[in-house]
Amino acid sequence: MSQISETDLILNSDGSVYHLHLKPEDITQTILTVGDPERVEKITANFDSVSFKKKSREFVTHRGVCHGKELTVMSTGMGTDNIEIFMNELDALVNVDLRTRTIKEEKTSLNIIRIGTSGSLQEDLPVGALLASDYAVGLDTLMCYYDLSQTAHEQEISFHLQEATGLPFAPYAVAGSSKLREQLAFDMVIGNTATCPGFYGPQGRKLRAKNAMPEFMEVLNAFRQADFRLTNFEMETAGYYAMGRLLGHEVLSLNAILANRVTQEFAANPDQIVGDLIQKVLERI
Ligand code: R1P
Repeated sequence: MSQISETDLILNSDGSVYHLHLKPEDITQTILTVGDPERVEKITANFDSVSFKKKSREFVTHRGVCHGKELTVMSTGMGTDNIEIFMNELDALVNVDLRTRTIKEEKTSLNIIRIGTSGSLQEDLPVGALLASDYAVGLDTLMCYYDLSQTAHEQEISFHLQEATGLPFAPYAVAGSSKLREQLAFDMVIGNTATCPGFYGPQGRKLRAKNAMPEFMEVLNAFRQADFRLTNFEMETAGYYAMGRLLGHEVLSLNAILANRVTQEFAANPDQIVGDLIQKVLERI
């Protein structure tokens, strides 16, 4: 079996993976993820016990026990470029023998659940809703660098969304884990999430910098492909779903809707909405 080189998989002097700074024994099979490093503590404050903590850049990791179940909670920071590092290094922790630098014969599939925040793209998806992403559509270029296999339905969405937006590359459409959705999101809104490579211009916000596509938000709002529409946008979900498919992990993105971009309303109680989502996940996991 061929060895992965020291520059393809960089390990720290303690044997941990380069950016996450974790060793295989530091994580569990089910991992809850958040963007904001401070949200990790908000989740593990509900735990019976926390046995391990690590901070490396924006990647904060807590491992512990909640309702008798071993769980890991990790922050990723913002954006699919972070998710690319996060998913590759998590996968290496379980599917690469770090001592011999060889890929293990028997693969481990992780359950990765994003507990994130998001903005609504549709008037009928209100602030305060909790939404599970059925499909995610990446409006970033991450999948130009990987060989992602897409279903015919996903390819059609990609093709028509490129036509509608006029982007110079094909957005990637990819579904999340139906198994985790049934377990965790049975009473939540099921939607389709646009993942944007930024918060302002790429989500149609207008401050001082001139936007290349001033009507981008309206284009996403109006996009239809048969009965498919985009319901919300954020900055990580498509990266998670695509890397999850490439690496064989179950991934689900759950979104607390904090803003409605059509009605221009922002939540009066964002902490409470995110707190509700956290409680539901911890009760059901
Ligand atoms: C932008 O404010 C950030 O919030 C959303 C976006 O995806 C982006 O990461 O998610 P999180 O609250 O999970 O970070």
